[in-house]
Amino acid sequence: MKEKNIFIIILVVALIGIGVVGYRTYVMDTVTEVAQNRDAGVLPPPPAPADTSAPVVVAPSAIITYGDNGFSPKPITVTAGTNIVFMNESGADMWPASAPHPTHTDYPELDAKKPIKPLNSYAFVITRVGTWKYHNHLNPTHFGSIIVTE
Ligand SMILES: [Cu+2]
Repeated sequence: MKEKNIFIIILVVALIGIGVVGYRTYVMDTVTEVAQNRDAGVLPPPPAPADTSAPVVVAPSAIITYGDNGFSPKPITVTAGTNIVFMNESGADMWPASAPHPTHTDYPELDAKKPIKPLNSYAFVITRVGTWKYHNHLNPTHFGSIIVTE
């Protein structure tokens, strides 16, 4: 009986050993295959590190602040493609929109189309050359203009 148990233990250990060796062989074959495929051009090469020397192009930005007394600066001159940011630093909601009030048809993209809460902002990229009047739709006595040049 004792000899039979020893035989079973030896058999189990041998099977585990065969399993481990087989698994290692499988893993190494897979790693080798991936490397060979990469060398053969089958797999895409690993990604190159990002080129940090390339200049980062950032669209110019212009900030128009809105306070309790209105917009500042009232007329602002920018180049086409400038990101216009209306920053609400007043104690009330603001709603930037182009002239004419209340239809805002001169420059529809300038219209925030909703109230902007205090300490929040509304931004859009202005592209059309010209002089564009705008106002606070919630208080049209506050207005300004954006002069866009080429
Ligand atoms: Cu309006």
